[in-house]
Amino acid sequence: MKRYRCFFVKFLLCLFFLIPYQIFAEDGYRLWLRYEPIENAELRNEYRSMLREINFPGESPTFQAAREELNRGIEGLFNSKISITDNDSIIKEGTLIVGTPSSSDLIAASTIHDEVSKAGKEGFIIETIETNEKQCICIASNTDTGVLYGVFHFLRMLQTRKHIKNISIVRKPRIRYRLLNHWDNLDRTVERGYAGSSLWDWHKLPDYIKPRYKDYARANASIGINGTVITNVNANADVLTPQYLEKVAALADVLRPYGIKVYLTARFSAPVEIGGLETADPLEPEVVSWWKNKVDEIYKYIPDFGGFLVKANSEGQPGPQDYERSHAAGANMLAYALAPHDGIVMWRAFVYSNEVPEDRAKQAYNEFKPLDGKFRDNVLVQVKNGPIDFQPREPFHPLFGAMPKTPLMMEFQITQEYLGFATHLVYLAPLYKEALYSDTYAKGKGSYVSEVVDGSLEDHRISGIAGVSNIGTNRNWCGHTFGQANWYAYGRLAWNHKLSSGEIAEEWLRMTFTNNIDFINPVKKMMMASREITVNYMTPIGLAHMMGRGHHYGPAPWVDEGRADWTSVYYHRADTGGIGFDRTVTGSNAVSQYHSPVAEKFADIETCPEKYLLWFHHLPWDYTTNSGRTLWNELVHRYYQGADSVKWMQKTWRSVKGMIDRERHNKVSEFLEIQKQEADWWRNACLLYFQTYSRRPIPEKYDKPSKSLLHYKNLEFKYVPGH
Ligand code: GCV
Repeated sequence: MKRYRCFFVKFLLCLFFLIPYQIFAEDGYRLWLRYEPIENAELRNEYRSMLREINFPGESPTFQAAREELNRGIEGLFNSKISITDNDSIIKEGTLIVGTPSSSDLIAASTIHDEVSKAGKEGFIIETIETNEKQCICIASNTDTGVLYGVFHFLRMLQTRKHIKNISIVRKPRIRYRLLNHWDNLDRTVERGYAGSSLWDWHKLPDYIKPRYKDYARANASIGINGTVITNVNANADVLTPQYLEKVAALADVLRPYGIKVYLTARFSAPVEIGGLETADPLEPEVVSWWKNKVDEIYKYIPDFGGFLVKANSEGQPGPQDYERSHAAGANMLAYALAPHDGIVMWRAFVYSNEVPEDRAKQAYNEFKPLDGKFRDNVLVQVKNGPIDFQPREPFHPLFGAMPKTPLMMEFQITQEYLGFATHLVYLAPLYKEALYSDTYAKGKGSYVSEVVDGSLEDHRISGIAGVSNIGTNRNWCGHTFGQANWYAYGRLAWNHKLSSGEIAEEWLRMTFTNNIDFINPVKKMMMASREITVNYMTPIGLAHMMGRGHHYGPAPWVDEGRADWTSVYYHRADTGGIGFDRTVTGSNAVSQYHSPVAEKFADIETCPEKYLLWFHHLPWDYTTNSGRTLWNELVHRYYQGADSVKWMQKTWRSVKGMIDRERHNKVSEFLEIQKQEADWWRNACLLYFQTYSRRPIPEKYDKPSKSLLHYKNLEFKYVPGH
């Protein structure tokens, strides 16, 4: 009997410990907004002494959202509530004062009033002030949205355990339009999406509002994203019909308090497809008035609608060239309709055609540069970071710095179409920074892409940046827990491109996992190395575009059939003489699209950075690289180094086991194993294939690929996500 009792007690104890684990299991849903309790008593006391009470008057929906977030954050961080009042007549020492000069008399009367004006429309200040001889912290802005951003920033300081005594911070975004682009279809599939279905549950909208929409808005507002294009650039005109506009309006209502505007993709042929016209020619008056009426109608549903994103005459999409009109004519027609409502057009420069007998890398520049100065002032031309298509590494797009009269938006990909989908851990901030801090020399040394994008180089009125989202219905939003870091990093850089990749990684790790430095240091190191590691096992030394046809999954450097510019051989140009795309004067001369001295630097093999070598040059297999190895041996070295480094990532991740929750640790471990296998696959398939041209051995010191080239060539994948 005693034995049974003992067993029963043990059973109850197990339940006691297990149930909370089950209920509170870390599934990644809370992203970086977890607000876990502060363990360090000293810091806790410091925080509490400055947070005795909160004074936050004002009733706008944005203020309500900010107050709700403050409550949520504080309850989580301190395991207790702090009262929020709107009575500013009795202020205690250690009150957090929040608001704008018009919502808060305390702020209006305080000396920080002048400081606030420096923060602009969306910026904020956080400052320790003396009011009625009491030390208080004040979060202030000129606008309600700025206040919300300030609240999120303050919560981030607490989450990352920053000291809050004597603070004086002014923050404002460098770029005006900071957008996510969802390539989400109305049937809820997501083009190049690897994290489940589309968030937008069109069928149940507008009546059912998923709680997720609000959490999506919170996450975006916490990093300063202020707009979202909710439909695919490969557009469907149906979204412009009343049936869908009603649904879009319901989403816009949820996002609005969080400072996020909704944008749509406009299918250029919509006047024909849903408007019953016979043409979509942008110079036809009936087409112009159709769009004008359509835009007016949209604003009736969504009074703060942001505008349109357009992919035209690219990859089969309709556009003005179908009527022998220019991209400018098409963009301006839409811009004309949007202008009275303060809406914008984001017109994509991602255009190329296999019918044009020109290097694909040159085509967008050739098409758009002559149009500089021909766009209306509410048009931004949206340019991908590189001249091909979101490859693991590309040089910067030559259009940056080539269209001084036109605001150019940067388009990055957050979803990992070419970077291992949602199972490879690849931290993308270093890729974004590499592009943003490339020097165009457009106005001499120091004319960085970032300055073209933020508008400061040419003093543009508007500026923008877009990130193709990696978000879906997966419980953890992005598929891979570390995919969240790329969403986060994109937003932080969109707000301030000067932040370093390392500091963003550290912020994210602290908020997403733990403030334990024994965890942060090695994992941050792993994140920082991950992009270079991936480049090495996929496309080292400037190679590009060698993935599986159509679905883009895995290596397929042998693809040589179908549309030439969608084959791999078009890009790597391997033959028995060597490998690489000659883009110098003896080849396509794409180098000439860059300003001097960038053009000369890329053109000369002595000065071309090795990371871009095979992007710009076709070189013999025995060419001596910087390491002293032959090109073939260097290629082998990079592929093995890349794939072996994934083992190092696995080891690093194993070393932090026990420092975070089991659930997320296990999932990342399992994904790292997939990454390891796929890195080996990339290495083996590419080297075996290139070896048929190089006719050189893989040096003895490396383990030989265990499978044959034929094995890799025969692999077929029918149901790949995102395709
Ligand atoms: C949305 C690449 C992708 C396409 C994508 C296109 C684009 O070609 O593979 O899926 O289409 O880029 O950016 O428009």
